[in-house]
Amino acid sequence: MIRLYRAPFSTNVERVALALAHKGLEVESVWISYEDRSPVERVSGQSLVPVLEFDDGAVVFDSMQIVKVLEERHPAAPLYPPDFAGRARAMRFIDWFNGVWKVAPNAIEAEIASPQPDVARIEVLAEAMAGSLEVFERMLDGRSHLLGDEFSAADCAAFPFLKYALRRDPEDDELFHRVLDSYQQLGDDHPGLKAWIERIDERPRV
Ligand SMILES: N[C@@H](CCC(=O)N[C@@H](CS)C(=O)NCC(=O)O)C(=O)O
Repeated sequence: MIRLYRAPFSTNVERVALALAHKGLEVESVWISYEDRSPVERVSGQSLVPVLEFDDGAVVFDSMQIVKVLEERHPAAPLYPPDFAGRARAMRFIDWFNGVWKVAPNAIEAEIASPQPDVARIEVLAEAMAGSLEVFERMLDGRSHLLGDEFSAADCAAFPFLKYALRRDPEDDELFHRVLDSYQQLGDDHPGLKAWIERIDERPRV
């Protein structure tokens, strides 16, 4: 059986948990705590979750790399559009999300954790995060999912981070997640994004 190495409240693990459930795959979960990453290090040679170990022993780490390999090995219930241009659009969105969108919340977290947070810089970064909410709202204008009307890898990539705009589990008090909560405030002008968060939240996870 496929084995998923995971930690509680991990955003990157939730990406993979959504993808696995969409494909109807059963998994055995190996829960780790960040204080002891030895099971993850032993199996993958690095310390971050998620890690997926396939039944044939193949081991993949990095959440969206895992989703890509899952699509190759289990193409049923696709997570990428069937056409070349659609797949390119999905990959471009995921690269933008990981490489551009994430910069602001990561930098705010680093500022807050530093001995002397730069308040002016946090304000600029906060504006970038608020601006991104408009981008998602526009992407969802007239569609139920980020790339169109089908659930896709783009939804898997973004949901675990954007869901904090609507709610945060009171037990989930990681600093990064508190940043995602505090700096993503939904207003009346985000009806599409709010409905999308509710829609994806209803989906199963492994
Ligand atoms: N690029 C990696 C990032 C993985 C990552 O940062 N995982 C976090 C959990 S969401 C982790 O293991 N954090 C432990 C730590 O940084 O101490 C991915 O997408 O999977």
